[in-house]
Amino acid sequence: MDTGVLIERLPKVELHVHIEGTLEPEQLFAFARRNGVSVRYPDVEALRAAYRFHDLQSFLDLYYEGCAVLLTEQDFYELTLAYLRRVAAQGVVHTEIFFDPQSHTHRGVAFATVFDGISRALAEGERSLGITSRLILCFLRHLDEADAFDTLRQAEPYLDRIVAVGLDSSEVGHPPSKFERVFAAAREHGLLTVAHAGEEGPPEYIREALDLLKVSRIDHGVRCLEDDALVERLVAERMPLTVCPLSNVRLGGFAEMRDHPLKRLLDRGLCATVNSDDPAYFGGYMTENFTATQAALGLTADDILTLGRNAIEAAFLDADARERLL
Ligand code: ES4
Ligand code: ZN
Repeated sequence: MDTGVLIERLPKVELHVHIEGTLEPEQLFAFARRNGVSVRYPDVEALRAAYRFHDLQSFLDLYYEGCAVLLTEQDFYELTLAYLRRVAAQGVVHTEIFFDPQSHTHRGVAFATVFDGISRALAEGERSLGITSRLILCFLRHLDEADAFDTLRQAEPYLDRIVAVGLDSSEVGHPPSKFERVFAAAREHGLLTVAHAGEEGPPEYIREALDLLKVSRIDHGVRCLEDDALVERLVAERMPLTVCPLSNVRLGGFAEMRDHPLKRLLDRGLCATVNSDDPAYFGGYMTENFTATQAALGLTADDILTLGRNAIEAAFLDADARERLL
């Protein structure tokens, strides 16, 4: 089968998407108007033109600024349902979504407002679109341990609807070790763990995520290729990497898609998956990530099928649900 057709028809599983990163400029202006929040760009075109990033921090600054328009439960509901509709049209059948409660609670939006809006949309998405989902609570690593503990405490009433905790935001200077105790507490609650590691940070942060945070997946992980022993360990442990190709290129990790290591990760036998990260900011959702990597790296039909199977294997689903996707 032609790889374009295969990509289009592949039932897709997304394992790395920040719900706040699905806020499209049009939606950002609509929420701003509705909520009486001012935006420092005159229009959608000007805002989109500002999405030229040189590293992770230059992106995060705009991403957190964008969050300011999200105030009500209805905003979080509409944000999430719009994402689900977009990816349902791309053949996504299951998605595991990060949310950053601290980006909202620090602005005075209650945890419950965020959680109820997202979770109402996930229920609606399953009912009307047939998309299954899981939620992963991410701690902002530029904030301190006490703030993460406070966030975990606020999440306690909702833990039956949260599958895992994760770690995102500015990586360098905020190693996984900073959150060892809060991740231990999350595991005590029965939660799984994941962490962004080896996106901009060194291979050592990937080791810390494995050894100290006991993660079930590494988010990004692309810098593992700088350390052969680490690659061998990740292969031996069949540790999934949730790779986000358009994100890595947009944030300057690799100059062009031709330089992206996705194909090398697969060829080394790693359990790599393709994901969108912050699709409204990085130029595409799941299909665009598959299409761009296929074209630039010459992914074969086998590679694409392997990526699809890896994501099913890496998903936080029980054996029955996994079987249904295979
Ligand atoms: C993120 Cl691309 C990326 N890296 C780290 N943290 C994030 N939060 C949202 N997008
Ligand atoms: Zn991410």
